Amino acid sequence: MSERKLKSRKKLVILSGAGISAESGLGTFRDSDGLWEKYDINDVATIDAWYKNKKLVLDFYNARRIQNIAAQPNLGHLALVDLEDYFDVYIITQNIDDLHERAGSSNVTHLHGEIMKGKSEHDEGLIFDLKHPEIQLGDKAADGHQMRPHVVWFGEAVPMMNKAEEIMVDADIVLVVGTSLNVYPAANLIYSCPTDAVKYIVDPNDIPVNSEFTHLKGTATSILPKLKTILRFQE
Ligand code: BV8
Repeated sequence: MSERKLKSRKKLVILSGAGISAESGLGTFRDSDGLWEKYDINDVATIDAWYKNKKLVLDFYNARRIQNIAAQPNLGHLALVDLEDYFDVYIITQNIDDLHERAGSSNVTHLHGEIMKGKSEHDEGLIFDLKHPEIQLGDKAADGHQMRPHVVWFGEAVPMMNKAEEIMVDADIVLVVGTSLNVYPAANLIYSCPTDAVKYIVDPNDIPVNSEFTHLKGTATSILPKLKTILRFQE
């Protein structure tokens, strides 16, 4: 068996945010034309908002779910799939869209939930694939309680955080792409990886990270397809 085959493949951990789906037409959150410019987080993405106006919250996520269904994975998502030929790739995403999965990525952890899934408003553990693109008031989960989006709202705990930290803790290579690192505790994940891990951040804007990160300035579709060549030297 060749020397390369004998070496175990390096672990590549990717932390993605809304920016990787921007070129698929899904709005980011904090760019100038971002979602939170049009909606107040407190009206649509907190547990208080849910109890204040369930219909407004359902309508907000129904519109995003329909947008998600119409969107296609872009060259950035597809480039991450190709990297699975060379590395053990783990994707930790803050995104609730399913574009990583639809591109073909096989190991995706959603920190903030999944828009194509619903759950009972009474039992956080009762999670299911949605059969219809919209959740309406009166739609019930199997426990007879109102269905809600399977999404982590601001002020809600992030159940997948421990799993994400376990993934990050022995990364050989870390790639941060399309996130402003403004949301916690997700943003703290960059401190969970080994100091000697090779670290890259892909973003058209400057993001305040420490000097251990190499900033590859550009969009996901312009940078990620080239990354394969850059990372091959890390194999
Ligand atoms: C919790 C699901 C405790 C919903 C989301 C004050 C200080 C610090 C923290 C807090 C604070 N006040 C409150 C908090 C905590 C709060 C928080 O972090 N708030 C922020 C706003 C300060 N966090 C929470 O509430 C979390 N829970 O702390 O719980 C607890 C513990 C126990 C028990 C009970 C409670 C829960 C946070 C989860 C919120 N839900 N999403 C939804 O999607 O509708 S977060 C939401 O923001 C999305 O998940 C999104 O992914 C995430 C982060 O945003 P980004 O992905 O980074 O997107 P953004 O637009 O910001 O950046 C896009 C980037 O892409 C930019 O850098 C841009 O330059 C780049 N880009 C643009 N185009 C491209 C590109 N890159 C590449 N290519 C391109 N083409």
